Amino acid sequence: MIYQVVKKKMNNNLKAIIFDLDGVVTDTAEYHYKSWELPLKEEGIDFTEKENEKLRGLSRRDSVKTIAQTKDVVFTEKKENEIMEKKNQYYQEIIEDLNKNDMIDGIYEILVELKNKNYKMAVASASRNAKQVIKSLDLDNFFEVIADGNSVNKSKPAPDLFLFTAKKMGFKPEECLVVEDSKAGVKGAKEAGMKVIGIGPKERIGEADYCYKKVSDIDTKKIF
Ligand code: B16
Ligand code: MG
Repeated sequence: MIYQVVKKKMNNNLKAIIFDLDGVVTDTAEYHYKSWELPLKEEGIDFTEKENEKLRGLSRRDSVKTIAQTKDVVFTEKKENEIMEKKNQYYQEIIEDLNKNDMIDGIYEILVELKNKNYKMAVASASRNAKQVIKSLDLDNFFEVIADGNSVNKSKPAPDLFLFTAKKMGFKPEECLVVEDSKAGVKGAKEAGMKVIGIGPKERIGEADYCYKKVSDIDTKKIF
């Protein structure tokens, strides 16, 4: 009798990889911070970089609400809208200069490797500016689907954006793996029934299936 040793792959039925944008493909956290800092200063509010960490992965509306909670202030809906609008104006001015050099270390090599291995790829970002950012980074060709802040009503930590992305690509949740840098994103992806690679400190992304400090640390040979 011939015995055949079959190497059991860990992610046998994996077909699609869904990337978060800010914090995974490009590091725009600092730009988001700078854009919040200015309109908040006009309201007499000092907003620190550490406080900005809480906003990682949250939609613009959820961010302004989190800021009010953190600073123990109340914004009317009109004021919320005004602050959000100014924030986005600043943010759009900053990202006008975004280019290929703003990619996170190691991400381009991973995209090329996964494309060569025939995985389908998508972006699922809370940002309403996601499409423009991807265009500026010249990465459009890698992604079948770009789901953004306009795609669903309930943003991260809800699973909706990830489920929307998988459906649009034509895959089941269990055929997808998500790469995320935020607590909200890891939670949403897990709730969607997907495997997750978390990027960042354990206290932020510790619920992920695979945890790495940096994108360039991802062990692609082990996972894909
Ligand atoms: P915008 P991601 C998120 O993007 C950012 O992490 C978060 O800080 C930001 O508030 C959110 O996008 C909304 O961005 O104001 O451009 O719509 O990490 O989900 O790619
Ligand atoms: Mg992110």
